[in-house]
Amino acid sequence: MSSSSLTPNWPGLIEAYKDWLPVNENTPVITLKEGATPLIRIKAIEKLIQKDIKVYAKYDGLNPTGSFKDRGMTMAISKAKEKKCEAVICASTGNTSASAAAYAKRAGMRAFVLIPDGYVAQGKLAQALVYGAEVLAIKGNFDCALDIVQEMAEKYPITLVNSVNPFRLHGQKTAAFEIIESLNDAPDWLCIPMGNAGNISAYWMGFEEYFQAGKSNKLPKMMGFQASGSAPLVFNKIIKNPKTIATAIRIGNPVNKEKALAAKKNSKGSFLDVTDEEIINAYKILGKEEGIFCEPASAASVAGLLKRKEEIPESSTIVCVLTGNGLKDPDCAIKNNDAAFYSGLNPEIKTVAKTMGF
Ligand code: AN7
Repeated sequence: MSSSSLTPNWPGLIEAYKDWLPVNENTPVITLKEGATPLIRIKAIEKLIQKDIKVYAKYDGLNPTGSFKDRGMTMAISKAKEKKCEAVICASTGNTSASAAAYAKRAGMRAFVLIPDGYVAQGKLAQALVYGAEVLAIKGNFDCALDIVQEMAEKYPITLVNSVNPFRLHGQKTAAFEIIESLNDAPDWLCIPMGNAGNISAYWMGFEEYFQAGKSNKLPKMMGFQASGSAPLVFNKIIKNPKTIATAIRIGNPVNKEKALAAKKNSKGSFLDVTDEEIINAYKILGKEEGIFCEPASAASVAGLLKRKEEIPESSTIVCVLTGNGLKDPDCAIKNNDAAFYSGLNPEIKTVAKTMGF
């Protein structure tokens, strides 16, 4: 089945792509019908680049818990359930914890999540709580939390569902399949934010698998982007105290570094950093000119494309991955917009009309 057959009967990505995934008839499929997200032309971005190109957003913020993590989590939790596992654990900047909690609880498991205290966007924290996770906020950053959960999973009967879990990447590679099915080929560039660098590695796996199966005529260049204050893969060094407004990608020591570097090399791609200012600029344009509300980390893909505009080949097709929903981070939204907001108005037509300029 392909995403072009997107219907109310979409079965979720494991069922849709089972021939491409490490599942069998004994795998209990834990799904919230993730996947089949829209690919949306973003002409405001094309206009800024002023070349004969097509730019699309893969809006993965429309997954069931609002981020691409659901693609990986349906696989990781289904495989954990297959092994009769009763509890899962993850470190998270927010989205992994929301997704892990939702899928684990749906499977009847306990979900332990370690988060950097004070650095998880409100929407994500709200989700983890509502889905019934057991939340441990630590006085340390994501990298520190990841070290702890890796050791926990070695010592105790609990399954790790961060992207070091190979099933996560298999689930996430299906986004590349969907893009190829929508465009009838791979794009020329795939622009994507990088944190722990699992997603870029997963996309590359998906693009390679479909290319080798003859489902696309080309492979995209993998263009990865990180926030300037949190760019270990761009500057090729561990960042001890990563800083960025894009808390989702506030990661200083990516665990999938080697895979991401291989994807870059083999695709003839490139990595670059974007400043918080550039991220917020792209975030605002997507919102107010395209009607697409993504979270700041996701806007890094579009910010990066704009930063590379001189290098974009004419006639190319580009996909920017919007990894998470803007509703995840309402504080950022309220602080960073150009909206006209008039408060404290008298409840009468005269005042309203005058305020509107009539
Ligand atoms: C919106 O939730 O690492 O490069 O713990 O939430 O695969 O890590 C989130 C990462 C991009 C980066 N965009 O993906 C977590 C976490 C959003 C994200 C990334 C994340 P990777």
